[in-house]
Amino acid sequence: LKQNPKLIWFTGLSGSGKSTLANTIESNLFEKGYLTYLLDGDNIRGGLNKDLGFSVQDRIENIRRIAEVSKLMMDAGLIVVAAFISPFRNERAKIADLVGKDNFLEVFVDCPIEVCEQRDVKGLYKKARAGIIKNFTGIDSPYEAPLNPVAHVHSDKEELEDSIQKVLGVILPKLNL
Ligand code: GGZ
Repeated sequence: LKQNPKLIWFTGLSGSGKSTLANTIESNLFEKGYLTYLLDGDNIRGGLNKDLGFSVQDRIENIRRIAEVSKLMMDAGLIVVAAFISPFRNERAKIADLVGKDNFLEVFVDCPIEVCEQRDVKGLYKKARAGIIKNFTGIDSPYEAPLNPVAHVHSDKEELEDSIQKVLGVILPKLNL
């Protein structure tokens, strides 16, 4: 195995495009011959973390477990790609402490909430505005943007392909042993 285990961590609002970007990056790395695994809401919140909701405490626990799972996968030699809102700066700092600062590659998928809300792919913003969903990130629950991400993409202004190239440009040089 010629790869350096890393955790590529995508953070951003619901609807910012982080899942799309994370999926594409993961496939791209796999095609290049890296052993990768994608963690996202689909395979985490439906299983391991199905007992957790969206209160502050549950989000903290959600991210803590994901970080521990990521660490195990890294011990197994994988490059882990994770896409979670992960709204709290302090919790993201704890992930970096757990897996090692140099192994934690934080990517900020930046998109104004107005744009996320306008897209509203799953109709969740509408429900949050109507008060049907409580504690929705950006509406009545905070999002703390990264201060020093390794990559910062603007998904509202950039083409997806340009964002992909930006992220790969930063990350690829860090993957080879
Ligand atoms: C934020 C919520 C909420 C609330 C359900 N707040 O766009 P999606 O649907 O597919 O992604 C969102 C996902 C967020 O889960 P995470 O595990 O990434 O969140 S965190 O890191 O904060 O623990 C959204 C859906 O779950 N969703 N209710 N109240 N997003």
